[in-house]
Amino acid sequence: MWKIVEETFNPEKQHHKETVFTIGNGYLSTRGAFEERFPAEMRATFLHGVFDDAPVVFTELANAPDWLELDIFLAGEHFRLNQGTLLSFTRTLDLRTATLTRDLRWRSPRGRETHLVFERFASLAEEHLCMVKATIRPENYSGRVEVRAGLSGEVDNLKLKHWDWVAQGVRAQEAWLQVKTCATKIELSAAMKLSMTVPGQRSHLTRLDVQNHPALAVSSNIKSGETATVLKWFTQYTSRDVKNPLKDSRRALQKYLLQDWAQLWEAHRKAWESEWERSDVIIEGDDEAQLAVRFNIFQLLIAAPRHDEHVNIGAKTLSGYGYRGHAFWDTEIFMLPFFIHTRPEIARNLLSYRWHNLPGAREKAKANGFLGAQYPWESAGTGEEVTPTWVPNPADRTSLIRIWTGDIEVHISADISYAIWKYWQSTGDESFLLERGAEVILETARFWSSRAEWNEELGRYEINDIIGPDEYHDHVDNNVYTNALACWNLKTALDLYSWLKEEHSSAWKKLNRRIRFNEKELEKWRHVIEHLYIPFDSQTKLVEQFEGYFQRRDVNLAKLEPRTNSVQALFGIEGANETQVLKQPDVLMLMYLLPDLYDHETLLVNYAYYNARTDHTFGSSLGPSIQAIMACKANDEGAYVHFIRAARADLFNVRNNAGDGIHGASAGGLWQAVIFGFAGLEHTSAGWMTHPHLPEGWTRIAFKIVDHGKELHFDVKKAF
Ligand code: IFM
Repeated sequence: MWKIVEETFNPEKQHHKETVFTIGNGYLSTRGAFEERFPAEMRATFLHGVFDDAPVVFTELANAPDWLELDIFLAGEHFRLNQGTLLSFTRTLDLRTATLTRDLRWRSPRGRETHLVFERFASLAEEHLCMVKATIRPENYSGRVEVRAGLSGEVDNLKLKHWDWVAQGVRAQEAWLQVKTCATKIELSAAMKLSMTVPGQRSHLTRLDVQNHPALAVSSNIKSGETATVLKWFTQYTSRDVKNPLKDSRRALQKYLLQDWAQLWEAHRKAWESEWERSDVIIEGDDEAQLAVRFNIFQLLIAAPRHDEHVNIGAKTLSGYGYRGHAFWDTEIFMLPFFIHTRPEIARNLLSYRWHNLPGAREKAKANGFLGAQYPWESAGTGEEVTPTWVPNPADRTSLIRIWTGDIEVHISADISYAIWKYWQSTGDESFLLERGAEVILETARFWSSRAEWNEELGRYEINDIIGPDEYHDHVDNNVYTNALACWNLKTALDLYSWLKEEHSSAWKKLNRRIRFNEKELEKWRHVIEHLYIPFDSQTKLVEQFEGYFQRRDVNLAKLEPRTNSVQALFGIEGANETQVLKQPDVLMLMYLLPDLYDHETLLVNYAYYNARTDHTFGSSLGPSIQAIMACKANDEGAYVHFIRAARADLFNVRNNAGDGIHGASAGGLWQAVIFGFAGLEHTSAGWMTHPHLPEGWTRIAFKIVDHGKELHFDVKKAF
């Protein structure tokens, strides 16, 4: 169960499949577009951190120069799948080796039949190297086969151009291109080499020095039944990585040219072998779940920056235009647990990105009149807020919708601190906590202490006018998730402060030179902790999601079935806001993150209440995995239905937007659903324990986690 296979090519599913067949190596990702191109494709390569300015969304990952192209001419006929006849087609993504293969037979308009096999990989062993190979076998003709391949700077982001040409060169051994992003001035240089081998034949090489598209062409005569093998080596560096990207990409190319496909692929395969060694989850008894879980883990792994602590993972990873590469709480709350427990070095990089971006968060807090650090809801290269303020209304495309999340979805500041704490608890990485993590936790605590408003009349602190995780409801007061996480952030900061002062005084002094902490602040923190309003009805045990939620209109979701749209699309933004319907778990999300706050009976009462009111099918893609975990905790048999919804999010395009990119949070949530839901992994005073809730048919879940540097193996089997 390692292969994602597509047996027929349907141009209507083109964008969805480009997302599914994305390959990557944590440095870049390339969507699964065809080497030879196809009309209306959304071919794209995104590199971590390579952002450029864009209208409305402020900044976006710039689609990088195209490295993939292979233009093929078969006895003078141009190979393209929108012409001629496709006689057979199979596309396979081998998750184990991160290799994409397309095997097809094509009859040209003039009746020439050819068997073509394309393979590509973005090396995990050498992250600046990508390779593509094509084998071409004429089946019923002999003639000249020519392949042209270059580096195309003529790329855009859905029509917006991000690259200025700087220089290029074409030699027998290589073609190279140097470009720069228009506004952010990030230099990218790439180099490539092309070869063709036909046994017993000489191949001919031509240089094609077209402006902004340096290329090479190789050709050879070939007889029916013989095979031509074409190889393209590709290297690239940016000024984010090195001082002289051009020199480095050309030098790297010459180094890799000493090796052939088999050697370079073997190093890549080995790197993936060790990756899976640490991260695989074995599920027995459910092939669909097994494949989907591996596919989602693969998506996390190809998006994970291994050598860069200045980047985060966008909500749509590096696999599409959705959310333009911006990062949300999706990383810290949904994806990060996978990395913390299997690849802590990657988790450290991701959390370091937040630490590096403290200046942006401080700016945001200051601009809003608050202390400390207020993290942006959407974050990109610099850590400034990049949530668009207005976006075109998808319903009519002419009116505009005000997006409030960047202004008032504030829980992300506590989410980041929470993730840092989880990382620390699981790794014991003291240097990270002392040098970076503590600063974030203290600065976000400062933010909360100033964001909470004192209500004189009621003698309590409140956090008003916000959006909680459930985005169907905006401008609400005292969202319990936000208030409870803010309180947790303050309490944790208080404990951390004492620990730093008492046990790490020199680290504290160093840190204090940066944050200039005033002891008087502690009084305020304590006051806020004691008086922050956290709604709870001890009689019913129901937790009101925010003040006035229970007064909103209750909707029987079953009565809306069958439907193909979200409740928000059916009722409108205002209409959904007036109901009790949730876009995604909110109170339950809190109970998942801070389980000690509530007893089991409270969990059961709230699970029953909110489960019935959540837009599971068409609400947020972040919901189903968490709902599955909470269903396990509530012993609800519906857990599998939620799980499989998350498992299919991208593979089956259940929300009809997979073409925009992988739902990274859903991928991370899926891992959590298996580990913390079905396997029931929990950290107790006796250490890590499992409390399995295996779905029907599942006979085994096996996985590893790392705890304080030690690998722990779990093998959960169904008792018969
Ligand atoms: O962060 C999420 C949010 O919770 C729901 N809307 C989409 C965002 C990005 O995935």
